[in-house]
Amino acid sequence: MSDSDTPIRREDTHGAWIMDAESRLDRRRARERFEMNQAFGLPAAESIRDRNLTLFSRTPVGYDHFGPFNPSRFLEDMRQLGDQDVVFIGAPYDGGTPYRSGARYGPQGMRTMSGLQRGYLPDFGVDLNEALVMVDAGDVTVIPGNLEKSFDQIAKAVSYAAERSVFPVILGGDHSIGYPTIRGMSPFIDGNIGIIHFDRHADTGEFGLDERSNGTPFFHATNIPNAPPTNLVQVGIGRSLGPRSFVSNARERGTTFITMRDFDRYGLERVVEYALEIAWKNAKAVWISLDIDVIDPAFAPGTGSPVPGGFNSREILRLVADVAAEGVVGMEVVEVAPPYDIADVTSLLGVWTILEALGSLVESGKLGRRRTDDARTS
Ligand SMILES: [Mn+2]
Repeated sequence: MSDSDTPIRREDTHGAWIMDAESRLDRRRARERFEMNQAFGLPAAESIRDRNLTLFSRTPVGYDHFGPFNPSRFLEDMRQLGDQDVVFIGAPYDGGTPYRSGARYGPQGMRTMSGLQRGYLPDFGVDLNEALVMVDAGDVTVIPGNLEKSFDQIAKAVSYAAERSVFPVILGGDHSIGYPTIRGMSPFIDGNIGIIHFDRHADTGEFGLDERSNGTPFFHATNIPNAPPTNLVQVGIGRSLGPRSFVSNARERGTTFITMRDFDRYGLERVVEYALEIAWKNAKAVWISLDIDVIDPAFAPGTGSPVPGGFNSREILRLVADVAAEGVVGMEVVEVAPPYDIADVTSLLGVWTILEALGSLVESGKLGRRRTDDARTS
C-alpha cells in the first residue's frame, strides 16, 4: 500500500521502529550463553585480537550445524576432551584456494553424508561404536580474511587433541591447512613424523600469489625440523601436478613422488609397502593427508582443482586402509568442495576414506601408534 501524500519523517518509518524495538529486547540469556561458550570453546590462539572469539566455534552460526560426524557425539565443552579415542575437528577454511573456492563447506558436507553411517564395518570385522569413543569438536574458529591467524587456530586445535592423546581427524578445508596440522602435531612426537600424502598435486610451492596457499603446505610442513621431506611420500601425483617449482622444490628437498604411472606399473600392494617404507624410515609416527582430488573426478567431482586420471573409489579406500594398518597419529581429508559436487558423492567418499582408516586402525590395534621400539626399521 503506497502513501503518496504524507511527507516521510524519520521517526515514523518502520526502520526507526526496528531500532527502537531492538533496544527493548532482553540480553540476559545471550550473556549467559556467551559466557558458557567462552568456557566451552577454549581461548583462541594468541594472534587473535578479538578475545571474544574462541578456539572452537560455539556460536549459533557456522558450517557444523547439521549434526556431528557419524558415528560420534558433539562435545560441546572442549574442557572435557581427554578420555576419548577420536575427535573430529572441522577446519572450514578455503582462503588458500586461488581459483574455485568452496572447501569451507567440506566439513558440513562430510558431516551430512556421515549421517548414513552406523559405524559397523563388516570388511574389517569392526564396530566403531564398540571399539572407540568418538566425539565431534565442531569447527575451529577460522578467520576468513586471514590465513595465518586461521593457521594459528588450526595448529592450536590439533595440539590440544595431540597433547591429550586423542586421535584427531581433520575435516578440511582446502589443502593450505596441511601445514598448520603438522605444525600442531609435530611437537608431540618424540622423533620424526612421516607424512603419507595422497594428491594429484605435489603442493610443494613456497608461496602462491605472494602468500601460503593450498599449493604450499608441504614446503612449509617439511621445514619443521622433525617433519623432514625425506619422510614425505606423495602418492597419486601426476598430470596437472602444479607449476614446475613444485617439482624442483620436491627434487631439491628429496620428497618421494609415486605417480599414477608408478601405480599402474607396480600395483597397489607394492605401492603401499614402498610408501610405508619411506614414511616410517627412522620416524616415530605417521600422518595421513588426503586430498580428495587424488580420486578421478568421475568419482569425486566436488573439488576445487580436479585432475582426470586419478584413483577410483575402490583403489583409494584400499590404499588408505592398508597404509593406516601400520599405525597413524592423525589424518586430514581436504578439498571436498560441495558446491561442485553431484549427488554428494564426493562428500560421501571423503567420509569413507575416514571410516576405512579408522576400521583398519582398530583392526590392527594401532590407532595413534607412536613407534617406541626399533621393530620396523628399514
Ligand atoms: Mn590436490
